[in-house]
Amino acid sequence: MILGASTFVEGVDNAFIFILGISFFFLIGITLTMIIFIYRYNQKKNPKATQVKDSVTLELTWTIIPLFLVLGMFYYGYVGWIPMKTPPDEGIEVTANARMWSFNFRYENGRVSDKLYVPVDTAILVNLNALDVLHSFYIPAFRIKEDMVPGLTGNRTWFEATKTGTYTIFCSEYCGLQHSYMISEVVVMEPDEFWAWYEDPDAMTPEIPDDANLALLGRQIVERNGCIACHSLDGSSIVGPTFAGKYGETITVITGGQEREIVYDEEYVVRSIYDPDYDISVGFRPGQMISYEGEISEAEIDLIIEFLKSLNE
Ligand code: HEC
Ligand SMILES: [Cu+2]
Repeated sequence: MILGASTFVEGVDNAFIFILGISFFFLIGITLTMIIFIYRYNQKKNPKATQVKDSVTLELTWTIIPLFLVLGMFYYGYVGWIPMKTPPDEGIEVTANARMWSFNFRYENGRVSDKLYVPVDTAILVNLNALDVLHSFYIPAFRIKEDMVPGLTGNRTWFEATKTGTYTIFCSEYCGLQHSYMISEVVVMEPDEFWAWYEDPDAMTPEIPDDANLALLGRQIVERNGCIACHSLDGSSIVGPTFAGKYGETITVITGGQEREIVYDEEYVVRSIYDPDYDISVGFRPGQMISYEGEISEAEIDLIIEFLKSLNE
């Protein structure tokens, strides 16, 4: 049984073990009966077959026993499921945004993070928001999995972690080419540690030391946001155009149906990130990339630009 760390673990595991136990009981029981029958009723030992007909006892037995077994499965499934569907009124609200192929998490104070940070022993109410296609929010250690459907409002799930630590979040709905890269983490912390993280204003606009490697910081933003799933760094085209050797070049784009030449400069990069469908790079499809407005700040875009410049060297 994989490690469990939420209040749902017991309910889900009970149902799982109950069903698994019954399955094993019958697997072994039926196999043994078959083997015994093959031996006892083979042609040498039992040359003439007996017809068994109209045995009320037998029919009642194989109706009533399975009835109670499946009702038992229903019972364990139901009591495990009900708490998942009845979130408490009080809790920390987080919005999980899914896009091809990354997650991010927005807190009520505006804080955005690529990992889900939560305090232990506290109800977390997660609003599930898919920006492009179907995704699914799956935390095996918490035994929760809920589809994220584009356009569906009011779609939420909740959990209460019972152990500090770091657990994997998967997207469990095949959502395109780089679906397998769509992984994140939930970090369960002691409450005071969490609130320090939550309220830390420095962490929202991190100060950049003078001697920092800006291109490297830019690269981290690009990696953290999953841009690399669509934009290569080696000159090849994936879903979108490569980042390599582009900055400062003149490229051809389609703007409002008209082809035009444009310089790949700061203004172009900012617009491409906030309003990706405004200019479409020739040879690529609109609607693939979704705006990062409100998710990537202008200061972060400056760092991304430093990174793009460094790819020309
Ligand atoms: C789901 C795939 C996808 C993801 C993820 C994605 N993009 Fe894009 N991007 C595209 C496509 C397709 C285009 C070309 C069509 C267009 O201009 O909208 C594009 C265009 C661009 C352009 C213009 C490039 C050019 O050569 O014209 C920039 C700059 C850009 N994206 C930056 C980013 C950044 C930064 C991120 C991450 C924060 C990102 N993209 C994430 C698919 C993606
Ligand atoms: Cu996905």
